[in-house]
Amino acid sequence: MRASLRKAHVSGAERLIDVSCLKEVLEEMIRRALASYAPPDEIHISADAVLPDSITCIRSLDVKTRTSSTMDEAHRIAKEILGANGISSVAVENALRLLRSGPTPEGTNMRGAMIIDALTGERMEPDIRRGVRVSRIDYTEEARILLKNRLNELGIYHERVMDALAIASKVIHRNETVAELCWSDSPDYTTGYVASKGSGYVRLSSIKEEGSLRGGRAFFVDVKDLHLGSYIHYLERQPVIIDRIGDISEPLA
Ligand code: PML
Repeated sequence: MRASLRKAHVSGAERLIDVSCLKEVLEEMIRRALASYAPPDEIHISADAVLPDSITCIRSLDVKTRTSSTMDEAHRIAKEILGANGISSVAVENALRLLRSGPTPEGTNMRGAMIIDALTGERMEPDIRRGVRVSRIDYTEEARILLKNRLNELGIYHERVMDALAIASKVIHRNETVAELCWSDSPDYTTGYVASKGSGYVRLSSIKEEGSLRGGRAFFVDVKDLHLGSYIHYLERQPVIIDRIGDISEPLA
């Protein structure tokens, strides 16, 4: 599902389900589109069949939460984690700048993500207004329930956490991805994250100003051995199911 207002992206969601749940999930998608921070004037919902044999099963990334009181502090932690993963400072600064100002040439949000060379900081996605939209990702029913219960126990449950963890786990699973940086474009949701194989999914509070409409995703890639077409095909078309949940730690101050 993707919803927009005056052509600007306001909400999106993906599921990979058994056909028997289609009606229920379509209703849920409409509910989510209507619950966007701005009432959309366009909602697109599409459903297509995937072959069960083509599905890859993975474990979700471990989850940690770091609480910051200011945006500067959250950005400092993000830079520290990205730097420790070998992302150059020029690439990190470029991603932070684009996520803050809006990644399209017009300074608006994209419905997809940026792909950024982890060393040079250059953008690599073929369409810099659309980006690359991660699709065909979901949890098994058991994994979804387990994750929801664990997040609730720790007081950090939100639909956004479930969706974002699924996306990050799929993206990081692919070898060419070194790390991801993301925060929401919703003006009242100020927690974002950095994800990588080494650090897992690290949630960072106060990563953006309250009220800001800017947000999105940046995937940092190692261009050595990167075939951009097959990388994008994996992100957009390869069905991936999370059937095991990683460790979820208590929020740290
Ligand atoms: C989004 O809404 O697209 C991004 C959500 C980021 C969620 C971060 C978290 O709370 O774990």
